[in-house]
Amino acid sequence: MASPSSGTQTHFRACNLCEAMCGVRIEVENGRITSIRGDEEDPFSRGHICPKAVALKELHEDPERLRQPMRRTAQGWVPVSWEEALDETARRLHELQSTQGRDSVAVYLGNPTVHNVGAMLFVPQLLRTLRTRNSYSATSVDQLPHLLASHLMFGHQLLVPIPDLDRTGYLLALGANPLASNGSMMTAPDVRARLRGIQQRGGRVVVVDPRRTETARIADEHLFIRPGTDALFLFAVLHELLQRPRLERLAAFTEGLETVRELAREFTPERAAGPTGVPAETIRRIAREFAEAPSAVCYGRVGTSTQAFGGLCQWLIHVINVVSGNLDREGGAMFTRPAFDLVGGPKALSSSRGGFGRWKSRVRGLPEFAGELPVAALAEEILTEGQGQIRALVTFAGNPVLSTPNGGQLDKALASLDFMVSIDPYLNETTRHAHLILPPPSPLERAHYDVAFHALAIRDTARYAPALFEPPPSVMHDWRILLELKHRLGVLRHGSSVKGTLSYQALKRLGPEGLLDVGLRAGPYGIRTRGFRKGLSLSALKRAPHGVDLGPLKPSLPQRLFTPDKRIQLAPTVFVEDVKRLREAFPEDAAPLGSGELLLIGRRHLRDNNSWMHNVPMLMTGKPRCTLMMHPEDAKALGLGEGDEAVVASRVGQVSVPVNVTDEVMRGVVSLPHGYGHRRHGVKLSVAEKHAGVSLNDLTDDQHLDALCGNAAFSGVPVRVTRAVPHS
Ligand SMILES: Nc1nc2c(c(=O)[nH]1)N[C@H]1C(S)=C(S)[C@@H](COP(=O)(O)OP(=O)(O)OC[C@H]3O[C@@H](n4cnc5c(=O)[nH]c(N)nc54)[C@H](O)[C@@H]3O)O[C@H]1N2
Ligand SMILES: Nc1nc2c(c(=O)[nH]1)N[C@H]1C(S)=C(S)[C@@H](COP(=O)(O)OP(=O)(O)OC[C@H]3O[C@@H](n4cnc5c(=O)[nH]c(N)nc54)[C@H](O)[C@@H]3O)O[C@H]1N2
Ligand code: SF4
Ligand SMILES: [Mo]
Repeated sequence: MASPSSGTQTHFRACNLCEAMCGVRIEVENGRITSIRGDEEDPFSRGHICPKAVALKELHEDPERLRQPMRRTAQGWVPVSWEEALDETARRLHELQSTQGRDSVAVYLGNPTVHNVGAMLFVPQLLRTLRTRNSYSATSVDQLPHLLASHLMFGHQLLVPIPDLDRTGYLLALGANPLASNGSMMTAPDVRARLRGIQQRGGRVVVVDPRRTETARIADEHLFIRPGTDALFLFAVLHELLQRPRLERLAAFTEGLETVRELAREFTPERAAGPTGVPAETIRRIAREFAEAPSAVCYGRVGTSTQAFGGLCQWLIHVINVVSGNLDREGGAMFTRPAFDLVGGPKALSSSRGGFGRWKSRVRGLPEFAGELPVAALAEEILTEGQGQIRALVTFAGNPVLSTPNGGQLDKALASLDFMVSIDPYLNETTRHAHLILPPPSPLERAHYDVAFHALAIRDTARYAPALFEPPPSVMHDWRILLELKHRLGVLRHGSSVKGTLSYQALKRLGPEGLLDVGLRAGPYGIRTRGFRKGLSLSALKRAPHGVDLGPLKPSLPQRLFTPDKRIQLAPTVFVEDVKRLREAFPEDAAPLGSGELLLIGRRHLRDNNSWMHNVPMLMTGKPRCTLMMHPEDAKALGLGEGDEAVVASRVGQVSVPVNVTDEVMRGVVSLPHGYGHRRHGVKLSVAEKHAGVSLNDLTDDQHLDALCGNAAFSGVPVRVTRAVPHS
């Protein structure tokens, strides 16, 4: 650990900002960072980084990052002691739960939770204590359909097949732009080089996206697709593949092929062509290429997940990989065997397998998944009176005002809460509503291990780094905040007990690193296996500061399946029944779309990270990024030119934003990035405010969901665009 007096030193760690886990090399002189570069010796990322890694310095030094607990008062924000803040939080939550019921307290967990080992290991502790059904997270604006498909087909929500990028001969990617996002549910540092690798091996990369993205531009082929219609495209590809299914060794443990065949019969390429905008002969050719490639993988990400048929999309993607014999084989979609195994590790450190529809949200009846409810229901659960109404909210590493559908409504709802506490380093659009903000240290002030992303990586690797700097005593680690709250709630509820005190003391002593060590030792490369000389443990990882390579992904089925009969469920009832909805949404004789309405989609930029990195000056240089991309023909029809201010209106709200005329987006589609909209009263992000932009989620609709699972349907929100009336 670097202390202000320790002279020059070099520190190695993995960047925590996105899913790519790039190795970074940080030089520190007299307690200050002097350089951040890629770690050439990291066997996985081989020196690759993106501009955000360099921004870790400004993030660490950001004067507006909170460094002590704050209380909102009529006179503004004032510092409070940790003791007071934690006691008060626990007391308020306990009072509400004991008078209004457990569910009166809600929790929202945001994306950085998953990038934080302490949070990953201690969030479940607090949730188990609160035991509220009002548990929400960024999952339901993101990968919920992926988890649902894995739960229903493979028996565990986190048993997610990953594209074997380095060995595949054909990548069919839908709704993903890894050149901007750096890959998701596919941890692959330097994805550009890896896609080139496919091409150099003589393989092909095909991108299906309503926008000709950075990834589409380097692909061998790009197909424009109308937002929200991917399920039809996938069904049509499947229809073709089913003429000659090749399950090969998967046939011995796969259930439901006949059902799938029945369902796919009507979804011909001709049927898909009208609604998707992809010609039938193109779909046929893609299916043929996919079938004939030495190995192939179909991969879909956010664009195919956050849409009205997100569940069906993720299911169909797996079915395509299975019936072409590409699941669990080299170059196809494979399962990881991570050193810290949330799927098959010790029970106390493992994630739940999932669970679907065991309860419903109070107001709208949206289904639970894996213990949580869709966040699109959060605002109405706060605003609708009656038994079970939410009166208090804990936000943890989340900014749902900017990141969830109809964020404007949630913004209002949060102001009506009896109590809100935010565990967060910033005073932003969401946390400004809190009564108390409890700030954790900067990412460089904590140890790092990617519990989640090693499990989603295209190679089995493991990498640990200790904290680079000692956190100031005025902040508290995320895990410690969670543990302190859990302990206080326990005492308030049951009085202090020997058992409670011992468990608190033990967890405090172990901390995330202790738990990590237990998980590593109990994992597949731990003491129990022979291959590793002494087995993988925390101390072994400490001796390997660049990380260890555990090899390419290996076939692991049927052993690794968690279904009761250890068989792949190709046709789970939940999906089979949802096909009816698809059929009805796109009746066979439907006229092609294009009635003058525009369909809104989102986008990501390499220099953004959801909503929370806009206060970092070095990432905010260059042209403004929060613009409405619009096709030249659409712009012409509306009398809009480059840079003109346009008003975009949806059912739930409207924003005013400059237009970027470009044929990158297909006709009838407009695109706006998410995570902007920082000019709100009381936000303390002065750099972000200068690049405020507008919030995409002031337009997206809390009623426009994947009706199957309640995941937000961000893709294809109908909007009207008009020219803004200039101010006189
Ligand atoms: N329209 C539209 N909306 C979207 C998306 C989209 O594509 N289109 N994408 C969705 C997706 S995929 C996601 S994941 C969500 C993200 O949604 P959220 O997770 O709600 O939002 P973030 O912008 O990631 O906000 C992260 C918050 O965590 C805080 N934070 C950062 N690091 C830490 C830490 O170490 N500890 C703690 N306690 N707090 C920390 C930040 O200050 C910030 O307040 O947005 C979703 N919203
Ligand atoms: N730089 C940067 N990196 C990030 C993030 C970030 O905010 N910035 N966020 C991180 C997070 S939380 C996540 S979840 C990942 C997401 O990683 P990706 O899934 O790769 O994210 P996007 O870049 O949003 O790519 C989604 C693509 O889907 C397309 N799309 C929209 N609607 C449809 C549709 O109906 N059908 C099809 N086929 N495509 C559609 C969009 O045009 C877009 O190109 O990125 C992570 N990495
Ligand atoms: S690609 Fe992701 S992990 Fe790699 S340096 Fe950039 S933000 Fe960090
Ligand atoms: Mo995400």
